[in-house]
Amino acid sequence: MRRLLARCKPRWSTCLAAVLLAVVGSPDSVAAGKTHTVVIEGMAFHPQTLEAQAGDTVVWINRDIVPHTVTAASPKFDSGEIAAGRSWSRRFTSAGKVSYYCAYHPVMKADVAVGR
Ligand SMILES: [Cu+2]
Repeated sequence: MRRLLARCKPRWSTCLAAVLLAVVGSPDSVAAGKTHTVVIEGMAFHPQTLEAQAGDTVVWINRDIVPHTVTAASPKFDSGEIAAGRSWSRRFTSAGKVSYYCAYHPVMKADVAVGR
C-alpha cells in the first residue's frame, strides 16, 4: 500500500480515488450494489425483463439440461457457454435497456432495464 501511495504524488486526488476503488471495489464488497438472479429454464429467461440499478450485478443460472449463452450487442458482451447447472454473472455500470439473447437459441431473448 505504501509503495502504491508513493507513486501518487503528481495527481494525488486521482490516485487516491484509484486506491479507494481498489479497496472498496473488491468482489465481495456490499457497496457494489444489489445482486439479481435470472433463471434460464424451459428455453427461456425468467424474468423476461429484469429491472436493476447501475452498479448492480446480475447472475444467470442455467437450470436447463442444455447449454445456453447470455449474449448482447450493445453494450457488447458474451458469457460464452453456460453449461447445464452453471451460472454466469455481469455487473451493469451504466443506465439503459440492454437486450440480450442466447447465441445457441436466438429465439431466446430478454432484457435488463438498468436505471440510475
Ligand atoms: Cu440457449
